[in-house]
Amino acid sequence: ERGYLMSKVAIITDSTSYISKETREKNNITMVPLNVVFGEEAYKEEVEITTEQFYKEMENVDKLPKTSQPAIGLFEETYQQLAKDHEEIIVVTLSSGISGTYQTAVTASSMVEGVKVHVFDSEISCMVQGFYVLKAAELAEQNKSAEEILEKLNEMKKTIRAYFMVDDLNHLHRGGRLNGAQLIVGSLLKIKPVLHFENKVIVPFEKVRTEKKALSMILGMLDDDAKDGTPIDVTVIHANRLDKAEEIANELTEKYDNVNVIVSHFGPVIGTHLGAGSVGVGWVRR
Ligand code: MYR
Repeated sequence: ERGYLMSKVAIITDSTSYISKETREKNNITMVPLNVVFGEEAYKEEVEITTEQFYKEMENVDKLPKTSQPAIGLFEETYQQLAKDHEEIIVVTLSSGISGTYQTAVTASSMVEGVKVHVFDSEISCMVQGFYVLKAAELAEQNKSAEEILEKLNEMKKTIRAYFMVDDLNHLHRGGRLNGAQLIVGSLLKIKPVLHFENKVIVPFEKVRTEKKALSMILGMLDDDAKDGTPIDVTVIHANRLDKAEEIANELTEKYDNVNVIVSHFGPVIGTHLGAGSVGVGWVRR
């Protein structure tokens, strides 16, 4: 029995995939949290502060929060813990272009012995990163090797898509996470550009003036991938806008038989950089 356990690969995600505790427990996924920092006080997200508490707090503070990556010791401890009954670990992190989390996870891996750690840069975040995490957990459960799992994750990278829009670009700008801003300079506040990731960083995809147009552009691109009937997993992600996310999700579920939709959220750390009201849509071929 021990031999069977030993052959299973352990799966770690950072908190920004925002996979619920229930789903993590059911699928043997270990989570390492990033922090949201209000003034001098750092809170491990989803552990010491919930998403609900975070958006409430945002309405009351006059100084906006900051974020920080997990302490290296937290990765080290987690690896050590999992090394007791696993030979290999796969860590799926948010994009290395927007956070030092990936690099910290890599550095920590050289500090533990007796377990081989593979760190996978999702080059994205939130439930789109979560798609990789859930797939990795599913394959680990089937006793696939780390090599086989990583091969599948790399294959997914080819068809994964994610676009999002924010209510106020200042949050991303202030946090230094908006690249290619020269493209939209001068009109920074007036437009609602569709944003996406390119080479691990966030860049404007298309300048659009209204949210309605932005959304219909995103759903048009999803339609290009979904209309031939290919089974597709979609996530609609929101920052304190559940109604809007559910409206989009319902629309998609009614329109397509081949689309499976998960409604998810931008939690505290990502919400700090996007601001309330943001909406994103991500998808991958099943
Ligand atoms: C840190 O302090 O290390 C965390 C920095 C997080 C930056 C987040 C930037 C926004 C990411 C948007 C992801 C949208 C995915 C659909």
